[in-house]
Parts: sequence; structure tokens; C-alpha cells
Amino acid sequence: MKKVGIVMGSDSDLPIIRKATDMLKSLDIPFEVHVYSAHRTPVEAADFARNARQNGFGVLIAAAGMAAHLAGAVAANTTLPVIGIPCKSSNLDGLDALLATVQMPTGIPVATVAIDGGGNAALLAAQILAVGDTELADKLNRKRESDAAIVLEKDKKVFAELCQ
Ligand code: RP5
Repeated sequence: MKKVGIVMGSDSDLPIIRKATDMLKSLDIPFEVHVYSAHRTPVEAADFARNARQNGFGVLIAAAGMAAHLAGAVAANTTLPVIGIPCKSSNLDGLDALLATVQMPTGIPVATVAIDGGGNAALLAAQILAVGDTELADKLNRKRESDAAIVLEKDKKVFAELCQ
């Protein structure tokens, strides 16, 4: 299976990345994690993206806060799909990072998830890999079913408490 490549702008983004790595682990998807900044280590960030396809990655996740240019900088250097996670690391509550990540110019797309959306970034990466992997697609279908069962269990409890 192709690996998911994860880059974060700073180790202060780790709590968000852990949500992604936990999800990938639960789906048995191989991944690699790096701290590369679009601003502080631009050469390493670009090299990682340029070499990602030949290094066995199928999709990349880039997480950054504040002036969050990492996902865009990564996407500029690869035609692998890039998922951006805007991180809430400033007193603008992540809105700065959201706009910087999502507002990409035509030609260099970044699939942006919610602010701090590490779990969904991993699931979207899994869904991209599952396009060519029926075993992984089955696993994702089973996860959807078990997630739905949890919600329906909560529905029963709330109904019993408030309506019976
Ligand atoms: C961004 O600036 C990082 O992705 C991080 O979210 C934010 C703050 O970085 P630190 O100052 O904590 O290293 O580049």
C-alpha cells in the first residue's frame, strides 16, 4: 500500500497530527511524519514534496497554523493529492490558517479540512488510497457502519431519557 506523508510546520502542531496518526493506525495505513516549515525550512519542505511520489507516498497531509503556507508550498511541488489542515495556533483562532490554506490559486489544489481537523484529514487520505484498494474501501465502509451504530445508540438513550 502507498504511504501517507504528513508534514507539520512546527512540533507545536503535534496534538492535531496525533489525531491523524491515530486514525491511520486504526486503519493499518502506513505513514511517515516530518516537521518541515514553509518558512523556516523551505528547502526541506519542497524536497520532501518533490520526492514524495518516488518515495512511495500516495497522498500528503500538511498541517500549519498562522500564515499557513505549508500545504500550498507542498502542493506546488507535487501532483500527488495534498490535504491541508489549518491549525488553531494563534489568537485569530485558526481563521488565519484556514484562509491561507484553502484559498489556493487555480492549478495548485489543496483539499482543506476543518480547523484542527486531523481525523478527517486522515480519513480523506484513506479514501483517496481506497480508490484503488478494495480491502481498504471495505474497512472504511465498516467504520462508517460502526460510527452510525454509535450515533443510533445515543439516539435511543436520549429518546428514552427525554421522551419516555
Ligand atoms: C506555523 O506557525 C506552525 O505550523 C505553527 O502552527 C505556528 C506556530 O509555530 P511555533 O511558533 O509554535 O513553532 O508555522
